[in-house]
Amino acid sequence: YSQLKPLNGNHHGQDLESKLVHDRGAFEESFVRHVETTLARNMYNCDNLAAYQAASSTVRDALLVDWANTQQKQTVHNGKRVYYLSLEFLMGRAMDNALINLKGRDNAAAALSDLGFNLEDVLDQEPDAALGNGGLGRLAACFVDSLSSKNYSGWGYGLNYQYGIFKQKIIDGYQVETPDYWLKYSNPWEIDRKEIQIPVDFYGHVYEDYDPNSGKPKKIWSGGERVLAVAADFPIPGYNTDNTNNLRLWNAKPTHEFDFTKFNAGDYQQSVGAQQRAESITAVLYPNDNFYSGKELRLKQQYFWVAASLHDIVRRFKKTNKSQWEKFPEQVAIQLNDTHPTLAIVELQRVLVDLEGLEWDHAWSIVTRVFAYTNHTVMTEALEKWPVDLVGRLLPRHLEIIYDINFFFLKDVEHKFPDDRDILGRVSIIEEGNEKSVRMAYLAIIGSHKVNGVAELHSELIQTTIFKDFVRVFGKDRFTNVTNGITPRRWLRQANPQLAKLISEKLNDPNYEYLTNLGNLKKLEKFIDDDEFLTKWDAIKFHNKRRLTALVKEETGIELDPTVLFDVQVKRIHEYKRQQLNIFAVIYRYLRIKELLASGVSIDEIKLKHYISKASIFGGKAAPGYYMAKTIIHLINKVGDVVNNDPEIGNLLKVVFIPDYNVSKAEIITPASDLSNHISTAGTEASGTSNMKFALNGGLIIGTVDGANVEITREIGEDNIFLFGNLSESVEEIRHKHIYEGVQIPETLQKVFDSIESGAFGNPEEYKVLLDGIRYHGDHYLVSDDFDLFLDAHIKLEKVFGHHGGDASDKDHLHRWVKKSVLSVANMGFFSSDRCIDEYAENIWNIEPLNQ
Ligand code: GPK
Repeated sequence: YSQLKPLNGNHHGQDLESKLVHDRGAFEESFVRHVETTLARNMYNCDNLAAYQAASSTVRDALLVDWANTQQKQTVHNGKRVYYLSLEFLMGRAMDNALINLKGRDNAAAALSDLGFNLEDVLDQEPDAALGNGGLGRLAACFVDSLSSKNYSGWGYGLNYQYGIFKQKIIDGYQVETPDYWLKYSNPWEIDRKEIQIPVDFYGHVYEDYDPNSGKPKKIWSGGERVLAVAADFPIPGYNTDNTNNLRLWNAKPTHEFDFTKFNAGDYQQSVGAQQRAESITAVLYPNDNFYSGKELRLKQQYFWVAASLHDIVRRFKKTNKSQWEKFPEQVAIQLNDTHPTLAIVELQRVLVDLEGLEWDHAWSIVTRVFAYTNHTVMTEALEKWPVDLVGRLLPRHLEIIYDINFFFLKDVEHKFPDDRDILGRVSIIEEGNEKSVRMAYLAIIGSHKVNGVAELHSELIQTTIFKDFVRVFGKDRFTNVTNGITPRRWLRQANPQLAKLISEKLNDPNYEYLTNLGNLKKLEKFIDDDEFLTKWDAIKFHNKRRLTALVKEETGIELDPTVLFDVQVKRIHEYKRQQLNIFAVIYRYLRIKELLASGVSIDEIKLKHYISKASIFGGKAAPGYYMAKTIIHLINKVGDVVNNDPEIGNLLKVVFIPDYNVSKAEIITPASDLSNHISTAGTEASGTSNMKFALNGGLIIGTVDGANVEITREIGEDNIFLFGNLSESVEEIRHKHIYEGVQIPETLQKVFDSIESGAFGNPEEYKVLLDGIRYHGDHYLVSDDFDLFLDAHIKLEKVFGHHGGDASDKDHLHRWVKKSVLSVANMGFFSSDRCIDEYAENIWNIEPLNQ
């Protein structure tokens, strides 16, 4: 490898890349060639889908040149690499993003137009790569974009699920899940690496043997089942740079080894059948968000992925460094995205001790320098606790190592706190009880040198609640914060091209450099009194609302008036995110409007004096087994049926549930919101990232003092966000009161409950669990306590929005609302995922960008 030289100048590959991206004729030529040779069609038989495949193959060809050069450059440089281990990468579509990052979008649009196609229609053919549930998976996708864009050597490792998150259909108001077979057509972005095959073992037993070299005893794990991990690579182009990192996702495949005993016993069918089942390991993504469900196949997924990835990382290290293990932490940083990959800690210890023959302590000091762990939730139902029995059966040697790690750890703790007997039980990796289990978060903390939360409040909370004993044991320095961020390439430039363009003009930045220097947005403040600018800004929002109106019409048949306030809540459906609070407030509004109408107040007068016109727009998936979340979806849809078909109401109120919320729908919805809801019970939402997406697109936020809302407020100013609700420090006390003194339902909420129970929205039996959970079972999420505060926040914000049916002139709207919108965007620079990645690089990974 020392003989490899970096490539300079106009290498043939670079030439090709540049042509395909920037030369219209070259793009067209390549397109036609792909139609004829890759797709085996001709231009007379080329529909939009075929055009997508030919165009994406062309873009892919260009990407591959950068990708190969990047890998070579990184190998020659031989610096430290970071590996981001995530069970989820919620990438969405690749083609538009690749064109934007390669700066080839205009050329592709022109070439396609020459060939008789429209770029937008072609882009629309691409299925979403939906290998994630929600925030955690999308964060990983933003991070790999930033790693490439900021010139780091950073790989992602994950699983190549055949089925991503399910497709959501709404039938009679109920969620119905259907499979997402996203690989129906071949995937041009996936480079199959059939030659990279790594055997992964499960089950079996452990025995002791003697090492013939050292004469020492040595543990041998003899696995009982073997599966192959086969690599599939996805190039990740950076913005405005050639740096193109790799996302490696593993496929599970049967080994070619054959169980001859079974075969000889005449059990050919069964022998082949067992092999076939190997593929089930990467068949499907578990559809839970913020919830641990403890299935054996899920643990198999975790070990399969971790073992293959570590093997790959170790192989790459040994190629240049042989067995100089002291160098390993100087060459490798591994970030654990939640506890899902925690077995990697155990696996590396096993590799170093059992296979490489290192002493335990030496190995452990290497392991803890390599790993760092990101926590994404404090909610106990989400924390992984694998039963000891299951771990011992699936991974017998790993369970022994876990016990050894725990033994040495507890010895240290005992030494440190000789008088505190209770602490040992509290911090033990093994939870005793009916069913003994392995607390994965504890293992992750003990095996890492840094543990971070994802927003300031959350990082504070983990140190004072779930991990407080570990702060005593390891000290404060092991814990840190890295506030989440989002990539402005996808979430501004791609989702909101008109706003991105207006900003580039105002910043005098024709090359959109601000997309990798998001702090530059601050300069927009200069134009805050420029009416012409504000009018343009507002017109872009209106354009985006019309785009969403078309989507809503297509998906639901409901016609929205784009002049009304678009009040949006799109995210996974969860009690803690409180979509129920939102829909209850919508019901309250509807009931009040009906009362006013019944007492003889006209619609126009209501618009003038009471309520502005608005559309409440919901979207999001419920985990298939989460009954309460499904009930909330059903209620939203039933309220929509009633309100939208009430002839008295008109455009004063509409309620929409957009089915199958996903990344590409988010790209339409986010830029179209006037107001979005981030209204979790204080202390429950670790960060939230859609709050950042909405604010970056000029939507205002109604939110609780939770997660990253706190820092968004600090950055954009409290006049530009509508905060309400009880604070996190009061939540425990209020919950306690609920249980010991009962729940107080305010009059307003009681009115809502009464109407639901009267059957106004269908059979009240269906909503009993939802209402009883609040009334009789402790209202864990404080809906009753925050309801009136939520209504008050609405009254306040609606005064600012204006459009009181002619009460406020458009000028007032510009000067009140649109100014807040501009000030939000101008101060969102901090929330670029580029900033996150720089913080991780400097404070956790100790790596530097590789200059291009
Ligand atoms: C947290 F624990 C989990 C989980 O299982 N899935 C998931 O998406 C989210 N998250 C948090 O709920 C968000 O607050 C946070 O912004 C996101 O992770 C990324 O950190």
